[in-house]
Amino acid sequence: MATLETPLEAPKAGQHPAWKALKEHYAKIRKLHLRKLFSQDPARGDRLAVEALGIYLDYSKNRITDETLRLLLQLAEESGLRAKIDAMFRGDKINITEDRSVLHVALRAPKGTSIFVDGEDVVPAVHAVLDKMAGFSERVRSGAWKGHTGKRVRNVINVGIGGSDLGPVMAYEALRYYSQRDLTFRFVSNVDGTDFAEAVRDLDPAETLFIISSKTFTTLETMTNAHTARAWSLAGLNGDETSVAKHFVAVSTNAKEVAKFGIDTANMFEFWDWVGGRYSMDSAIGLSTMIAIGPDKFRSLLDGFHQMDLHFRETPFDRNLPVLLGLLTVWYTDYFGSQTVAILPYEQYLKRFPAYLQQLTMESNGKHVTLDGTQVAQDTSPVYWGEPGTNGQHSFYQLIHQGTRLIPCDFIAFGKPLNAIGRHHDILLANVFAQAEALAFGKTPKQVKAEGTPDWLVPHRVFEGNRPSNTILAERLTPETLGKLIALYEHSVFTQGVIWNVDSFDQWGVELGKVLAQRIVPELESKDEPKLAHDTSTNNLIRRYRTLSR
Ligand code: G6Q
Repeated sequence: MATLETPLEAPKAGQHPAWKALKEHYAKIRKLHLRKLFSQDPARGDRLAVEALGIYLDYSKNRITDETLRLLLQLAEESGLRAKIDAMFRGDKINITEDRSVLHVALRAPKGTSIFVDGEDVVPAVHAVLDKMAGFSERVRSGAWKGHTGKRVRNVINVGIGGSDLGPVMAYEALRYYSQRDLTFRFVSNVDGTDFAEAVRDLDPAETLFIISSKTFTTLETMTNAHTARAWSLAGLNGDETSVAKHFVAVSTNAKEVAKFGIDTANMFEFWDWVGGRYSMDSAIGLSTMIAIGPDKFRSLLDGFHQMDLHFRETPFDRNLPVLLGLLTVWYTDYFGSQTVAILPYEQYLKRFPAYLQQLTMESNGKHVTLDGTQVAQDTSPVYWGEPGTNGQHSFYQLIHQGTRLIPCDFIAFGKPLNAIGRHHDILLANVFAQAEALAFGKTPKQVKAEGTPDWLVPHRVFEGNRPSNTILAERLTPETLGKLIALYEHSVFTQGVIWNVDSFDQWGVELGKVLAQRIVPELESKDEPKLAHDTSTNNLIRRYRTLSR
């Protein structure tokens, strides 16, 4: 196995010749308007678009020239992107701060292929778990899996948080059209008791199956909810402990803790420490997804992921969808100083997609030091956010069109609707195209005046335009397309992380708050007034809570 560069030898972001060249280039073109770029080059919309795997990416409405692209691609090369992609696919321990391989790509590797971690081919184990999930899913879907009282399972509740929740919720919502409709799916993540209470209030424990999803099986929120679920289930089933085997299954890497909780490890679906939480929805963490849509459609989802993996690995960078998307994000973040990216799906089923991408992007690349531990020389991950269109148009789009910030947008749309009703889809798609057009080209004072607008009102009605966007268009939202879309963003995140030279696969930033919360819990619960040694603000808040809660 080729060795990965040691951190100290790794290239330093900000020091490549392309960074400097891009800086000079930016100074020259930063005012260039998309109106001019299109009028000087009418074929721009044909040229700056790529189609691969049925996904059409129109990136012509970006504030770039051919020279920008050339330099960004040079930056990718100088950053060693090619070697880093190979290192990931080879199973090298590129998550250096946790000394782990990063192999979500192995979760969708077809049977018969091989990927090695510490000398062991992991692909057979991946397929063994997929087969076990398929058997279990079929039993739940057909009604063969009976609850403790002999009733069939009607409700499936995934209990997990972060990477063990956001993917399952997003995928369930995204693929709901394909789901088995006589099953109810709910997702409990928050340690706020309301989340659990509302999820079960109309359910019968005799018909309810809990999937406790936790890689570590020690996460405070998930374990708190899991114990509450166990108590709720037992209370409805005469307290008979043997019922747990019928109403609880686990998805975890930690068999010991699963057994300690009382779940038979025969009912445990395994995954591995080389799968990061936010990259795990296509592992056993996707069990609720598989129960919802069935094993065959789950396999199509994996196939979509895998096709995008191959595309990322094999396609020259100038036609490589994730590479282009990632480089454009670097361009706006580090040169234009953009702080955010808006994800705007014109597909109601993708309503949780922006929330899912928030974790994928920001937990991965929200880093302030490079692989060698030194301060990064430029901004890293922007803030990702968004809502489905057309709803957002009637709320926050105002700021994108006429505010003072530059917010690059990713529009996502599909040619065919899943629910074809009258003219809805034409109207929906007309809106997405119109928004991208309006953002890019705006409306000049001359145009506004020509409409008879009084002079004093003209400035208010002017749209500067020159607001960049990508439009991602595919035929229809299917499991396979969803897999491609998710992998597109996974690899875009990877590309950005390589350019910034950060560890995109750790998340130390979530640790401190967790540790402090564990310290504060007993201070809130203790009967006697605790001796507090925090700062005065925290001390006061704790005291006030103790008074309010009693
Ligand atoms: C994701 C993070 C984090 C994790 C949750 C849940 O990359 O690591 O969101 O998924 O903290 O962890 P467990 O699955 O171990 O409960």
